[in-house]
Amino acid sequence: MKIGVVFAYMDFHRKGQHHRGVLQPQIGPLIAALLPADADVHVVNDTWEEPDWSRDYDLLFISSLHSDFDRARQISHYWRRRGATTVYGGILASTYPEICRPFFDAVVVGDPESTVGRIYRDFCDRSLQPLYVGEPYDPEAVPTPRFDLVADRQVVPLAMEATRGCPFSCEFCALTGYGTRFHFRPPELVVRDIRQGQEMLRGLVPDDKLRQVVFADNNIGGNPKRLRQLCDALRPLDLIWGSAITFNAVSDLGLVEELSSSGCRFLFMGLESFNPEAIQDMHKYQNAIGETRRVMDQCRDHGIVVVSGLMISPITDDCSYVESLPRRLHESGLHVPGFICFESPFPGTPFFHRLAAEDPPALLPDALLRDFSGYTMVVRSKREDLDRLLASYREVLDEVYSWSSRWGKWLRDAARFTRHGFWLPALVDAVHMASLAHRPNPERTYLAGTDAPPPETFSVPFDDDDFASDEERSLILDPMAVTDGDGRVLPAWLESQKVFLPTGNLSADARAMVAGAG
Ligand code: B12
Ligand code: SF4
Repeated sequence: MKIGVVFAYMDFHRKGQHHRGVLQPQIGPLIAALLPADADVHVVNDTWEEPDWSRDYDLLFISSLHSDFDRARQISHYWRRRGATTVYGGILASTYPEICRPFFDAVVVGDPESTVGRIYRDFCDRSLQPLYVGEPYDPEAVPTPRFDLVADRQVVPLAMEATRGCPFSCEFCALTGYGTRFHFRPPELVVRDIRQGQEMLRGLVPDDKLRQVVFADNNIGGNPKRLRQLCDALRPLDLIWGSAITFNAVSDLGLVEELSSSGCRFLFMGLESFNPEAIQDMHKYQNAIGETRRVMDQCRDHGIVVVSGLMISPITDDCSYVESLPRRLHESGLHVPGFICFESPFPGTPFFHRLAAEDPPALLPDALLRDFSGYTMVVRSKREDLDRLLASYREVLDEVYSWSSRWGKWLRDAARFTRHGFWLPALVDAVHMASLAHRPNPERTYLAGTDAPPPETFSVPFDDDDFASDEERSLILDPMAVTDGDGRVLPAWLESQKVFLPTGNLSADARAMVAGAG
């Protein structure tokens, strides 16, 4: 039996390019490890490369972010027409299972550890159910991912989770819509995965890659005490590692020292905004804007490259704020952020439901699901004329991501790193600056309703006979809409379900689904 796991991807810069950065989706190696050891599993990372459309699958697991759901639906239809059974999971599937169900043979709500084995057995017994609901997280049930299946396609093949979820509840975050929860894996299990991964990869990748680890977490610092324990466990392994963390954790000098001495050299930290009103509106209470310079310097002095992103809030930000970004970036010591995007109300989040309830409509007319990527404006600006705001946005992108700005930043950072003897972070920073091709795309309006479609929309190689009727063709190929011509949210999107309670247990909605699915 041939099994595939596909992570569907559309370039959010709408240039049709694959993303070849260090951070790659890790659901493929995890699902593969939950299948029988002798199963013939192929991991397709659409983020990294185009799928091989000539392959055959009997069972195909599919995952995607919200904005890539159109691609996931197309991929499902393409392989269903060629005999595969498809199963979709992830945050969108979990929060809106009813929207997803028509496009897949089965939809999964929640974590994969308790569902993938069941799905496989039911498929073999020809008794696949349309809906599966995972049980609460059990760290012991998380297997060592099948790193070997992505060894040739990942800059850092040893990528895994040390935690799951995040204890914070930022209003815009997809995890808040999913249900805030936070789990820390026992450090000995993380060490087990690293050691087994090194054995799995030995001979498949150059030896220096065996020392590099990415923790594909949302917030590895969600519990500082447990993070210290993890650092203690990692120190003897002599690794170089990176992850994502929150501001409060890296503002603690003692913790930064421990991170550094355990080999941490790269962290993503969601700075989001220099506007205190925006931070308040986002419920991002763990950030302290005035401390940014100190935190950045503290991390650099300890050899840690910090990458941060900024979001423009449609609620609080105006042109003068957007135009002040280059100065504020300079003053904060961040200089060049990893991205500057828009605060996007991902469907199912509290931010989405707050805006959906507004009258007159807060969202823009004809917003498509693919626009909810953070890189298309889907909300009317409360403070500014949208055309003016977007003109300022383009100007700022041009300035912040110019070569001179990027290399100026690198020279300043490199001086600080090397003064403390850290040469590798200076190199990592140089590679990162070189990769930031975020100048404005002249073909885009950046506005829902008029933005250029992502080229991937047309790249699945369907045959004419792949569609039984015009109705089916449009069901699969038409982009999924979220708002109508007036900006009102379509009824199906108004009802989302949270899957988790802060304790990690299943919500009442999810438990009701277990009863229904059983
Ligand atoms: C790798 C990554 C990226 C990469 C690749 C993204 C891509 N599209 O391929 C890059 C760097 C490009 C990226 C970019 C962005 N990202 Co990103 N990224 C991640 C990251 C760090 C790791 C994902 C991962 O591998 N997780 C580990 C695997 C094992 O779990 P998982 O995929 O989360 O899935 C879990 C469940 O959903 C479920 N599941 C998922 N799929 C399936 C399928 C089946 C069949 C089953 C049974 C279960 C299941 O199982 C897992 C365990 O519970 C996550 C953070 C995180 N820790 O998840 C953010 C995350 C996915 N990104 C996020 C965001 C906001 C962004 C950006 C918008 C940021 C920005 N402003 O630029 C952009 C644009 C995203 C886009 N449209 O593509 C959000 C979610 C957004 C969303 N729509 O849901 C996350 C969750 C971070 C966060 N907390 O805000 N990202
Ligand atoms: S800190 Fe990050 S991962 Fe946690 S809720 Fe906020 S945005 Fe989401």
